[in-house]
Amino acid sequence: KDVIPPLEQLMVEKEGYLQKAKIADGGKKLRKNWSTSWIVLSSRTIEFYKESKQQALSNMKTGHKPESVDLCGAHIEWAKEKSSRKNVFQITTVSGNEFLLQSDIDFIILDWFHAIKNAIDRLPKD
Ligand code: I3P
Repeated sequence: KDVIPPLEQLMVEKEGYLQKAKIADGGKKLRKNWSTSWIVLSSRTIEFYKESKQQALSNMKTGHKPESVDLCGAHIEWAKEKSSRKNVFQITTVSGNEFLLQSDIDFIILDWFHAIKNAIDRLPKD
């Protein structure tokens, strides 16, 4: 049956498309594989959808789940040295997951960086 998430998790702060590469899972390095992701930032979490927003919304009805990241205690930093691409930043979670996010468009990546940083700074550290 459906479980309704807490209200704070339902409040979307920002959403859009970015290039994403997950480079570690639970501290274990992964092979870098960039792909376009529809990204939804709420006060406590970021959700990464592999498919378009439209596709993701229709998949929800079938119980398909995005990758959800807990921002409590997470770190965000620019990661120039981790890619040949421009405008890359990294999010590292308490659980040891590492994500690179990228856009060629300067203002888009800056908006995302600040929105995620603000969300992290508002949360308790643990
Ligand atoms: C990787 C792929 C990535 C690239 C990465 C390569 O090769 O080309 O796009 O990262 O570079 O290893 P493969 O597809 O064979 O795994 P960037 O685009 O971010 O540079 P890296 O190994 O220097 O991270």
